Order: sequence, then structure tokens, then C-alpha cells
Amino acid sequence: MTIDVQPTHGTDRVITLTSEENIEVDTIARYLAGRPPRRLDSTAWLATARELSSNLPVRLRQMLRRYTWDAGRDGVLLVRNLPVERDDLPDTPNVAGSVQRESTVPAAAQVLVGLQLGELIAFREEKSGALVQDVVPVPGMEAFQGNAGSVMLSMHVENAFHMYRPDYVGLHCLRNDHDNVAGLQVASIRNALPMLPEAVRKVLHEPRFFTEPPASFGDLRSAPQPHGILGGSFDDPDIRIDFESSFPLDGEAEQAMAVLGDALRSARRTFVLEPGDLAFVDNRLALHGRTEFTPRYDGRDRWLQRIFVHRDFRRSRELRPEGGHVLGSAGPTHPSAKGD
Ligand SMILES: O=C(O)CCC(=O)C(=O)O
Ligand SMILES: [Fe+2]
Repeated sequence: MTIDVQPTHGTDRVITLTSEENIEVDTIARYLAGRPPRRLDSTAWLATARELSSNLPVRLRQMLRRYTWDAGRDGVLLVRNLPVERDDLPDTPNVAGSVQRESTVPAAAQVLVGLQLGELIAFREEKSGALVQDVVPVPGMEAFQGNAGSVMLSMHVENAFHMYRPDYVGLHCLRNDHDNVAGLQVASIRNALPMLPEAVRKVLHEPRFFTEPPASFGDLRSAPQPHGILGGSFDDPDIRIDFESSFPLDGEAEQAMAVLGDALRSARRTFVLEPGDLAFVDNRLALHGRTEFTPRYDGRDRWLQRIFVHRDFRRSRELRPEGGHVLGSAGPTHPSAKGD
């Protein structure tokens, strides 16, 4: 994190690996990356990764454990100084839907850390169901409200429409943008809540909103269920909203959503990630987005790799055929569906 054009904020959950710890993680990740079948989505490879993840440095495991106990006020965990092969790093991909399938050292390191938080999951309709996905700017998609764009990406809970949305979103920076201005933005309901009048909070807890799934999610689109934006504890609620695809069902709900939007904007923090930074966002407590940046499409553009983690793998079993890691849809299958 550098303090450059965009303000960069701290989080109360952060660990910077020492150079010894960096070497330890590098050694495990390098070994793992070479294990057959060297495929990130393979059950056998993941089984090896799961076992090796308990050999991560103890200080890192303690921080991960602390984060799963309580994600802190910001809902963000920042793991810094992970091994990235700066000199050997290939060009940043620049095609839509780009994913990682083969085990590389940075992807292996990210999977190792993620597996200490829970289990990796993906959605069949999104990024072709890959467990490690590229977040890169794509030519012609600059204005797209998704991770292929480079304009300001509006704040959202990841897959807010989905009942089994990720508990954690892990974003691992391999390269930041040329100008070092692209920032991951995070706004937690814990920081926003004190700004909300009680009457507004009550409305936000009621099922007076719905969230539309993207077209690629097929049949889920037909009947989005009304839901509360806030849920669970009144004093320390979960949050479920995507400012691009969540809608109020009445005037009062609309007003409450606007007040919430203002509070979240004030609570928003920006993290300009550096290569080797892995940020986790607690997707139950916080929204995320991204500031604007200017891609050059010269192979040196911003490149994050993304994983989704479920803390309780069992919960989503009904949508995971054969107990695998990829969630299908609840209804009939849509073999032609493509995600982004
Ligand atoms: O580009 C970023 O920092 C975040 C993009 C994003 O929202 C995502 O990949 O889920
Ligand atoms: Fe996102």
C-alpha cells in the first residue's frame, strides 16, 4: 500500500510477512504448484493444498483464525508480502472471462491461505466455474460494471442475489495499474451503522428489496425473492446489497436505501494494493468496489487473482454436484450460460 493520489486506509486485521515467512510460504507454494496434476480445480490437487495449508507460518494462521472469529470493524484482512514472481510474471491477461487453471506459485499461495479460512467455491455460470479467476481490464469493456472494466466500480456485496454468496472474497494483487491509483474500496456495515437512524435500520431489515441476478444465472432470474438489506442481529447486522442490481420495492424502502448509500460512502476505505498483497473482504459485513484507472493493454496492466471462500462448506451442498467446489443453479441446468 502506498499513499498516492488515492488515500489508503489501514485495517485492524493486517499481517505483513517477514522475509523468513515469505520464504516459508514460497517454499510450500512452489512445492504445491509442482504437485500433479498441477490443476487448480482438481480435487486431488486441492486435497494436497488443504493438507499443506496447515504448514503455513504460525503467525499467519493465527491472524487468519482471528479474522474468522471476528472480521474486525472494516471486515478486511490484509496479508502482505506474499511471494509473487515479479521477474517471471507473465503478461497480464486481457481477455474477458480469463481464469487460472494451471498451478502457479502466486495462485498456489493464494489457495493455501484461502484454505485456512474455509473451502474455495465458484459459480458454474461465472468465469466458467474456475476457482482462481483473473481480475483484469479488458479492451472495449472500460465502462463495464464488472471486474473487466476500469471506470469506478460501484459498491457491491459479491453475488448479492445468491443465497450461497461467498463468505469471503480474496483479491491477490500481482500487479497494480501503471499509475498506482487503482484502489480496492471497502465499506463495512459496522462502520456505517452508527450513521443510520433507527427507523431507517428497521426498514432495511424488512423484506422490501430485491436483487436481480445477472442474465448468465439463468432461471434464478425469474423470481428474485424480496429480502432485507440488513439481516440477523440488529446491533451487528449482516448486509446484502449491490448498488447496481438491488432495488427497493416502495418509496420508504427507496429512501432508506439512499440513506444507507450515503453512510456507506462515508464509511468507505480505499486500499491501493501492491504486488504480494492479498486482501480478504468479509462479504457478509462489507461491500467492495474499485476506483477508476487507465489501462494501457501493454501486458503490464493491473492484475488481481480472485477466490471465493465458504466458511461452512456444508451449507451449499445442495448446489454442488458430487460434493465438488462449483455451485450450479437450483433449477434446470443452463449449459449455454456464460459468466464473466
Ligand atoms: O478490481 C477490484 O479491486 C475489485 C473487483 C471486484 O469487485 C471483484 O473482482 O469482485
Ligand atoms: Fe466484486
